[in-house]
Amino acid sequence: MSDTDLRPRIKARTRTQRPQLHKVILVNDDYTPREFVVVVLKAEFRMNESQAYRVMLTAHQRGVCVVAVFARDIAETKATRATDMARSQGYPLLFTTEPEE
Ligand code: TYC
Repeated sequence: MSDTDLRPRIKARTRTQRPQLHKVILVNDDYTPREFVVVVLKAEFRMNESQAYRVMLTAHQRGVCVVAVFARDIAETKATRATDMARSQGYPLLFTTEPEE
C-alpha cells in the first residue's frame, strides 16, 4: 500500500499586508494665533469648527496633538502643505509626521 501522507499540512496563514500609517502631529508655539491654527486644520484636514478647536486646544495645552493618521505620502504632503500655509502668513506653526507603532 502507498504510505503517501495526504493529510493537509499546517494551514497557511493569509495575512493582508497593510501600509504602515503615519501620524500628522500639530506642534504648539507661542506666536501663531489660535484662530489661524483652526483655519489651517479646517482647510487641510477637513475638520469642522469644533473638531479643529479641540485639536488646537489640546496642542496648546499639552504641546502636541495627533491630528490624523494617513498612509506615509499623504501624511507628509498634508503636514508640508499645512506648515507652508502658516509660513506664507509669517507664522512658525509646525506640523510633523511620525510612523504609528
Ligand atoms: N499657543 C498659541 C497661542 O497661544 C496657539 C497655538 C495652538 C499655536 C496650537 C500652535 O499648535 C498650536 N496663540
